[in-house]
Amino acid sequence: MKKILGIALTVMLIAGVSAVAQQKELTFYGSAEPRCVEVLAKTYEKVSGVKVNWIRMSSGETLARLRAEKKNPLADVWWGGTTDPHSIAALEGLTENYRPALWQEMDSRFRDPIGDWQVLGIYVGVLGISANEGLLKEMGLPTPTGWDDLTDPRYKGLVGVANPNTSGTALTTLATQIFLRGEDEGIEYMKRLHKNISNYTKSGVAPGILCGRGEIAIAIVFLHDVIYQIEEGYPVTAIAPKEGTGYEIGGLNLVKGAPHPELAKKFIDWLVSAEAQETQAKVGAYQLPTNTKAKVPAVSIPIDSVKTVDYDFKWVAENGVHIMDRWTREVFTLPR
Ligand code: S7P
Repeated sequence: MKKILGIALTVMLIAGVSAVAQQKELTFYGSAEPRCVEVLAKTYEKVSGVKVNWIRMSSGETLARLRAEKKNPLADVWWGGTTDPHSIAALEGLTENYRPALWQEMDSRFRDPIGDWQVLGIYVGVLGISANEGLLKEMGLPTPTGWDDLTDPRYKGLVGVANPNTSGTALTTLATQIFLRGEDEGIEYMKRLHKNISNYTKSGVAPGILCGRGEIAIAIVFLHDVIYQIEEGYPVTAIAPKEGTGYEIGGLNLVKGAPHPELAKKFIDWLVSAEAQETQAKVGAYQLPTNTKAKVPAVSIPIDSVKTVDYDFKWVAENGVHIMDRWTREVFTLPR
């Protein structure tokens, strides 16, 4: 009897192990807000039965992690965050070109920002200024209307932006100044701005939160994040800089050497679908979706309604490391 029970137990254990071995599972890195990443993981688990592990990191942090994991990639897919660090990763051979099944549903202006399907464009967001007007009024200061206003010495210690080495938002800010003024003048502008910066944060969204809490009065952030903060009750105003501004295309990439390449491709096919893109507005993420069948949130800022710079994604792919390096050496090290 004991022997029969022993055999039955062994059979059950083997069956259990092979069920675990067959369980479908993938891992992705997400560089938009944690709530945006989590809703995708949960929804995809429901629709596909695949277990989805996720880690949220800022765009530049994710790039650093992919570089460190180059010989032994742990993630399958990188979703979200600005295109620029995704493009740098693509040029460094950290990701694979992939044209998703639904590519024809994607807006042709945004779906393939640097060509050859090296990075997929999943949403669009406009860069701008968040101002805590109540706080500015208390201090007897005007509300800024553009980039040049932010270098007014009266705003010393009151302006927040992230560090471009870790944050895609901050790299968009730096590249925007270069597209507005030329490379050397863009760096000169960042030096003037530097004098007013209270603190460079790791994450691009953080300065907006500090501004909403009244710890600083002005933040350089994506405007859809300001709209979410207004909905959450923060006393902030979204301002599109009068000189013209940059914008992001949210990036999506297949990691080179992904542990589960076939599952990863299916996941990417889903991530560009209207169903996946519509999950974002449900958690208060109001970027413009790039799937032309996805509902556009009523509060989203249409890109055509804003004066934008001619943002050259290919140029940033090729020169992003160089301009971050210049910023670190020539701007970040200056006293404030
Ligand atoms: O989730 C909102 C959002 O603004 O965050 C991303 C942004 O780049 C934050 O990451 P960083 O810390 O790298 O700046 C945007 O892509 C996204 O629209």
